[in-house]
Amino acid sequence: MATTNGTTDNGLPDRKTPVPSVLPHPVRDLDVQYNKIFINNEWHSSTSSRTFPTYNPATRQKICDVDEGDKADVDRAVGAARAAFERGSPWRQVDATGRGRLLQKLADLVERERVMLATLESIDTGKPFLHAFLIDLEGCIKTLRYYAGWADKVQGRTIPVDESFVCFTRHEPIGVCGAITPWNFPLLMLVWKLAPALCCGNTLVIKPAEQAPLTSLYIGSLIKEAGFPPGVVNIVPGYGPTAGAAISSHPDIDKIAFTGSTEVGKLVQEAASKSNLKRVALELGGKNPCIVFADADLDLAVRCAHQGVFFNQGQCCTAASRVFVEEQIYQEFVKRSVEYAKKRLVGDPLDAQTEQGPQIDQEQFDKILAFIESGKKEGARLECGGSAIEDRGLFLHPTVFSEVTDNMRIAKEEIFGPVQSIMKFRSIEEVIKRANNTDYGLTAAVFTKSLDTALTVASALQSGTVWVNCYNALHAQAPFGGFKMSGNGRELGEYALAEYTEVKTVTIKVCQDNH
Ligand code: NAD
Ligand code: NW8
Repeated sequence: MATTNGTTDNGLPDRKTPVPSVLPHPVRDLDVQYNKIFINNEWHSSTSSRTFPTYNPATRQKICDVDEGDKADVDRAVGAARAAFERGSPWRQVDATGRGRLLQKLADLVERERVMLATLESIDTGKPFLHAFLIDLEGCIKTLRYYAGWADKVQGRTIPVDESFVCFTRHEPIGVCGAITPWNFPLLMLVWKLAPALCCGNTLVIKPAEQAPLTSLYIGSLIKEAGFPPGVVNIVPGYGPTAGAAISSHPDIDKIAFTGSTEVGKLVQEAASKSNLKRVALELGGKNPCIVFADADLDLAVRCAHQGVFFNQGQCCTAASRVFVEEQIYQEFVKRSVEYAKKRLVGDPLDAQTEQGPQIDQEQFDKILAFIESGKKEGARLECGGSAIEDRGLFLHPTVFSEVTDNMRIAKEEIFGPVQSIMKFRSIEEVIKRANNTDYGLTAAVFTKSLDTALTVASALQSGTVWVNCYNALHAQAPFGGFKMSGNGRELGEYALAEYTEVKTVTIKVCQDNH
């Protein structure tokens, strides 16, 4: 099956190019095989014997129970990861090229299990199966292969100091790395952490989000099959305040990577400080501006802004949740955006036509509806949607608000739902100020045909990524991360290697007998 797709300017697979020659079909009547705790390449029951249910948000039915890890299980996982990292261990004896081969092997296995993993991701999160297959799994495979290639190319430097010394650096693995991942892209966010960590020779303790732990556990079986030694990767499903907090506060974890809410990001950094000053990388939310100038290709801008905010049911840290449109084209932009939103196909995630599935759970669903109410109350104009789809559980109508002003809650807070807020602007200086007037700074987009405007805005925005005339254009080679309260550190690209290595300076006195 073809694994590479043409992608469009809005980051979504290009349906005009018939890429997977035959559309893949989800696995029907899937039987969950992996629902226990993965430590030392073995499946364990939780120390407490407790389990927790994971649900299919499309049907609201329980998929299965999963062993609920907590502090005791995290301790066991850390013990295994520490032993696997010890000097002379099987993992430490795998050379750099061997780590690359193991990562390539893992990528091959993920590719082999692509339909299974996409099905599991779809039923556990509610995202359309085809999106999971074409985007999430594509991103996972590309990220694994990209870091496989890096494994034997991570090298230190020779430093010119005075001539009586030889001075060089070694880029060493940090040690045991914790990873806490969210439910919106469970597998992709795991792979963004796992691939560079293993590339550099670290070991891992991973806690997937309790809402969607199944693909992460499935990866455990592939880690074992690929031939990673026991203890290199350990996966402990469980809740945030128990298993998650045990990781962030653990005295024997050397580094933690977290993706999720700003609120929990602060707790993670605090726990890291209070325990052992473990290194912290955070990828948090965004309130990402999408700026459309009057000279833009209007249809392109409308399509990208639409996909930018509605993709993944609006549950993206990159969501285009503040659309600023220049006043000359404002009415036309709103009109076309509403047409798009009304046409968006909401339905069964396993159906190939579906563009939007359900929200992840009742809590997020209620939060989004409360945001919609606040938008109405604060005077934004509801153009379409604004409510749940009747009798359909967690499904929402794609919602568009116009006449949104910067002080409204829907313009300030991360909604994480299918709600587009469209604002009007008059000048470039004004829109730069307004776009930057937030504590977040993850991504931004600008639509214009003017190179001057594009480059001026791209350099002025306080944002880790700026897309010009495209959206969600993510690549394994390009770093991704936030300015300001959107986080610290970078994932993907060469920059992420720095997050998983310690630099050691070795300085050698040269004996100069002849002087
Ligand atoms: P969250 O931040 O609570 O969850 C992310 C991960 O952190 C999960 O694995 C969770 O179990 C874990 N966690 C929770 N409490 C913890 C703690 N005290 N210590 C350690 N780990 C802990 O996110 P959420 O509650 O699922 O969603 C709330 C909001 O977060 C969303 O509405 C959205 O705004 C935002 N969010 C952002 C992202 C993102 O990709 N940046 C992803 C999910 C959610
Ligand atoms: C890693 C990721 C990608 C990739 C392609 C297309 C659309 C949307 C996303 C995306 C390596 C290669 C490609 C996307 C993924 C995650 C988030 C938001 C958007 N990723 N893609 Cl948080």
